[in-house]
Amino acid sequence: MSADMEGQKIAIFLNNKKNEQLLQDYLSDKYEILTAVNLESLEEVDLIIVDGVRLKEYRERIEELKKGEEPVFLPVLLVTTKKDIKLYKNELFRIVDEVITIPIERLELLARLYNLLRVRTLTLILEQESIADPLTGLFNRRYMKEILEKEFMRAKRYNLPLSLLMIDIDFFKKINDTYGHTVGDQVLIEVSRRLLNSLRQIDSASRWGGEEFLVVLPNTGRRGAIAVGERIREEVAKEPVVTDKGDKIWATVSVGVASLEGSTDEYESLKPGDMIELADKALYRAKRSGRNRVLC
Ligand code: GH3
Ligand code: MG
Ligand code: MG
Ligand code: MG
Repeated sequence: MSADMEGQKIAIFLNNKKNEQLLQDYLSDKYEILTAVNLESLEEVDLIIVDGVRLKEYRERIEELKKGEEPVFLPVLLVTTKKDIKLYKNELFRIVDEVITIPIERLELLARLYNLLRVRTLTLILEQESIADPLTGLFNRRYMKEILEKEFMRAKRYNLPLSLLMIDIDFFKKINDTYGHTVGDQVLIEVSRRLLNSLRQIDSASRWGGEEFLVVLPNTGRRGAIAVGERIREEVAKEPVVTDKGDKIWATVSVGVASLEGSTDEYESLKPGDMIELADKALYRAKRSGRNRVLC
């Protein structure tokens, strides 16, 4: 997700081909323009321009696209004539965010788009900041709780396996004490990177606390989760973290695994919080039995 305003994508969706071409001419040096788009399969667009015919035809789909992006703002600009604006009073403020009238004045159009896209960018930044940990870029604890809740409900509904990994850097205090907090931070960033590289697209990783990470592995039972935990452990242990000053710092992690295999009974008797507790206990045992290991 990019919060900068370069290369934003605008879908132009007009019944009137002459106006569509005109808009494309006005905008294509500033924005990436999609025309002849299929609204049904449209995704990843920053703004939609429609005329009245297309709006009536696709209002449900446009509404759905806007809802799907929430809390991010997906702006919709309506192209119409001055006398027809009132025909769309039901759509205004609900689906349509702004209006430009025909004949289209280029600068007026650019000014409207600029402001709509500015609001979109701000909502993207706000959303990003509300879900991410600023140091590592992983999800933050608050958002991870939401993810776990959702994945737990889904696993329960479809009797799917689900696993958690609680990961803690070993003797991290010693790294801080020896090299300083700034180097400690670099180790946290690099461990996060190796952690992410060890996961699939559908997995989610968060910074749960200071030097502790919680990972949710959907559709994964105990065997799979142990394998992922091992991969992460190896990725961290196999080579030192090289700091910007060139120091080489060896780090290891301990991993606690909690898994549900997908039977109804387990899901009836457990809550997401209980799974976290199980992973925490397994992590504690991994620490007690020597660190740099994965236990369940
Ligand atoms: P163990 O193997 O038992 O986990 O030992 P440990 O030293 O890693 O455990 P402990 O919980 O005693 O120490 C964690 C340290 O992590 C203490 C805290 O100062 C440090 N820490 C927490 N957050 C940050 C951070 O954002 N940056 C840095 N550099 N250090 C942090
Ligand atoms: Mg500790
Ligand atoms: Mg630790
Ligand atoms: Mg800790």
